[in-house]
Amino acid sequence: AVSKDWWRGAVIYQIYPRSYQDSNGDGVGDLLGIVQRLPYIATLGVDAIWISPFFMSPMKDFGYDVSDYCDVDPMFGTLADFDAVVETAHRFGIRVMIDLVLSHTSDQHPWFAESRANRDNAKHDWYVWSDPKPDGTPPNNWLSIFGGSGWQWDARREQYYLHNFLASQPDLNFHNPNVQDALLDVATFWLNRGVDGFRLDTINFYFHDAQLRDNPALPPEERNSTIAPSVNPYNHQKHLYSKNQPENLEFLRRLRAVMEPFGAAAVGEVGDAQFGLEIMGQYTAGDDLMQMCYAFEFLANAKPSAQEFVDVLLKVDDVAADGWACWAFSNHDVQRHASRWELTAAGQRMFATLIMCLRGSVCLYQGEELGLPEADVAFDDLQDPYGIEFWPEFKGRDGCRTPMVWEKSNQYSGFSEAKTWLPVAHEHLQLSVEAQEDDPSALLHHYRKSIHFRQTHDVLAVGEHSDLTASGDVLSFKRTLGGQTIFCAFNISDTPSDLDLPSGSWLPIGAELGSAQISQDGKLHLGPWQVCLALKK
Ligand code: TEU
Repeated sequence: AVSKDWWRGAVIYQIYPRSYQDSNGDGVGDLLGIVQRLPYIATLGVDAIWISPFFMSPMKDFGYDVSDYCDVDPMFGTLADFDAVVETAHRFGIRVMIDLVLSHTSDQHPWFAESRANRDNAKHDWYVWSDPKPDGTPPNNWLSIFGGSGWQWDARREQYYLHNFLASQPDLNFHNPNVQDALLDVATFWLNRGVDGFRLDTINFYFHDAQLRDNPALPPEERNSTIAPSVNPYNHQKHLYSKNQPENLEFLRRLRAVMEPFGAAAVGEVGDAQFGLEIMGQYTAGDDLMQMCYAFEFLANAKPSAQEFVDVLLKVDDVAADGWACWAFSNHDVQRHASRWELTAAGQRMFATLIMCLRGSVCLYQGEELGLPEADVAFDDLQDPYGIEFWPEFKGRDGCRTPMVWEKSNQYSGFSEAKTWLPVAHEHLQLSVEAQEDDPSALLHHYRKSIHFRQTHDVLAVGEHSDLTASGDVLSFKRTLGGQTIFCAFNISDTPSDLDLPSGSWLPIGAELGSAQISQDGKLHLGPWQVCLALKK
């Protein structure tokens, strides 16, 4: 094997802690629940876990609104429980990445309480405050992703404060070096506790335009429904000034310098429907910046065609040649891809193998390995404020956040003993871990085999890719590392397809993944949703 940085090409398993495993019978998942399930996670063969926020929080955005960065919310456990997660994970050879939400805090954070008290306290400019326009309206036209103006009036200071998300998630003012220092201290606190890296929430929202210039409108033909629903007016603006500011690079360098002595790695979440890949390129361009950025290209939208895969992968070569992408098909913010792409079991299998053959790192979202469809959550059970705001055009994010299903018969599926914070989806029970462990043909085993295949072929994780081709519904490319070349082809459809192998002689590999045989005439006959993996002789 070639020596490589652990994060490069890694498979990272995302845990949404509220919904993974409840250990204390309150219907909400917690850190000791994760400890309990780490032996299962180890059987998947992943390199790392990324745990969504478990910090002290009023839970208005389910932990993405932090009121104390350096403590665990009692709902999730204690700092000692977190230490147990790290220790147990490390015992299994699994790295731990935590989700730092640095762009904004909760309005219940003591920093905000101090900042809003008056206009001349020590933290008066720790958040983005501004006087109203002469007519009393907000200082500019910036919008919140979760609906309405991005500015909230504060009666005490008689000023507005900026919030790119909920009004209870005020944006920090990164132009103030003291704010940067405080956040770097947070990173150091967790590095000292043994974490191996960070998933950095909304990394491109850290800085705003200091002059508070208006965002221009986005012409309808440039609108893209990626990330947030098209009904959201946020998507009708071009966000030139409310995020994506050049000053961010200098802060990211400071953050990397803090991480460097610990050998920690970061994956930055770039939320931007228009410039996402370009920003990924900028933020991962050098050894003094972020190692990876999380790509939104295959999240939130329709099933990508072979040509779209080619376009995205070529664009990454173009704008992020020195950088590194982290791919995901599902997460806690979007409709699960089994439903979003209307996949059959065979389609899910093909995409599982495909993502393991991409150049970049990979994030899997809990339950993806079971092929869970999006749960149908009734309005009365809805928890997500984003869903409540835009119902029924957009049903929010609860459908991908229902509890993990462990057992096939128990009404709470082994997740909990008590009524759960979101209902366990009845239709998920037949896909539970228990149900799939007993069935050798189940998707869970295919995920394990696909992950194992990637882990035993470094060329797939870190090799160069070339000859990216879309021929009808078939995506193909070569991966090369140190004299080894693997040809990969994927039939992204339920119609059989024939294609010619590239010149040279090829040895079929990956039979355990259902990889196609090569016929005598050198042709490849791909069945519905079939893949072909072949090693150059
Ligand atoms: O998401 C950032 C982001 O861009 C989301 O608003 C995304 O557009 C939306 O959820 C897609 O449906 C991060 C977190 O992943 C999300 O859970 C948080 O709500 C958000 O930041 C605010 O912290």
